[in-house]
Amino acid sequence: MSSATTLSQYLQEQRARFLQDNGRGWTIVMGNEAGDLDTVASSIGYAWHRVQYGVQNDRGKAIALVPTPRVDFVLRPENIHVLALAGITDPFAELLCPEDLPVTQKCIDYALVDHNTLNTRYSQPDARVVAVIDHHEDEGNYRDTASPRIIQPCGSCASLVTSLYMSLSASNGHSQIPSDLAVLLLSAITIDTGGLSKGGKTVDIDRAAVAWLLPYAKVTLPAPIPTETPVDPRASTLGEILENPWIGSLANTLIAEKRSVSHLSTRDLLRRDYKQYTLQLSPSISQGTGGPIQAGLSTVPLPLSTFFKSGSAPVVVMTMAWMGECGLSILGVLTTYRSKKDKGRREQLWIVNQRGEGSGQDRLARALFDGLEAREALLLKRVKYSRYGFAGREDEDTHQEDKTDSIPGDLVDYSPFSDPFIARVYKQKNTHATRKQVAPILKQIVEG
Ligand SMILES: [Mn+2]
Repeated sequence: MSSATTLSQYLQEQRARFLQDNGRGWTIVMGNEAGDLDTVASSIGYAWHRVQYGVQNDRGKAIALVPTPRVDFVLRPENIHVLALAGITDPFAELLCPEDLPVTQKCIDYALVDHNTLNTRYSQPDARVVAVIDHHEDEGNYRDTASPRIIQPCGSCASLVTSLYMSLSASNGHSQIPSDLAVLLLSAITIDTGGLSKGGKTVDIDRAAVAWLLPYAKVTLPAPIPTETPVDPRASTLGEILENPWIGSLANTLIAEKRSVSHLSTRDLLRRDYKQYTLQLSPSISQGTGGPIQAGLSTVPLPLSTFFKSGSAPVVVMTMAWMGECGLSILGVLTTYRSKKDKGRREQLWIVNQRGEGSGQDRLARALFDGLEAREALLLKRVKYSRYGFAGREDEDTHQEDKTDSIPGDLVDYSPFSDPFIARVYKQKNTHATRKQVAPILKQIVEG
């Protein structure tokens, strides 16, 4: 296939070949726009698998597209750390980023990992989705074109990619994976499952993937490893692996890096882990105005009290500007953080642009807030803005808080978001629900 001896060299060669061919005849393996470690590892992992063991007519022409624009790379220090662990130290020479794609590029085949609907940016009329491997809710697309089409809930999409290698290995006994690639996949599973923690999102697929990858990953190499306890893969049982100190140490390092975001501006916090959705307004909300609307969901690894700490005015102005820049009718800010007692906590801030497309006076805001508040899967508890340091009148006048049937009246006066924006803040009592659960709920509420 190639003379490359390391993953880094291999990726550079593939990238050069892709650009030389202008993408003609290639399959782009793409993760989701949030560009987290799972997306990066899964796309590189599946592209390699496709080239080595995959579809005949690909003839080695599959490449991972990292969906993160170059300027946004710094927003994910954990990605940079793990890429370096895997020997990828000059990402812009090794990885294909959106701005590398030639305007005239001829690639029409896409394989989707870590999401299951092709981003509208790439959905030109002749685009074909030839494979889907994902752990988000199945949106039901590409049943007749995608093969494989694997959509299954588990902690990390990288576990599903790993299971492709595993099933090959079980059937012919000689599936191999480069050490650097094993490190990438292992790291993604580790961060997504909090080090395979019990009671979290971890399922057997994740545990089995880690057990299979560890021997290939040569984890005694430089890494955040307590080297006094090297791993002997052949002696490892699944139980031992779950207690594996390397996994625990790596999880701590990566999670700490992922949370080290306090230096970021409001705009950077909103865009570093961001997904945008085009939703079709239900007739009962739109009342004839109709048309699609844009909704964005930002996951922010800080409590709202910290998010707002630089003072209400600049944060609110930058948040409204972000909504304007993305053309959003709805923005949800989903926070995730640890309490002082190290308990997982989540909050939600929802902002609706009442002059946005199809918002029909207050109907969209009303439908959204009512819909969210009724969801037992979220268990939202409304919180006052004064809790986050906003000078409001709610505390002097608490009965106002209960006037839920006059949405524009009860919060516009107190919210730091001024007309035409209307916002509510919630504590999320079900701390297990992430954007993966919130996005389909939002879609159901808006589309009816
Ligand atoms: Mn994922």
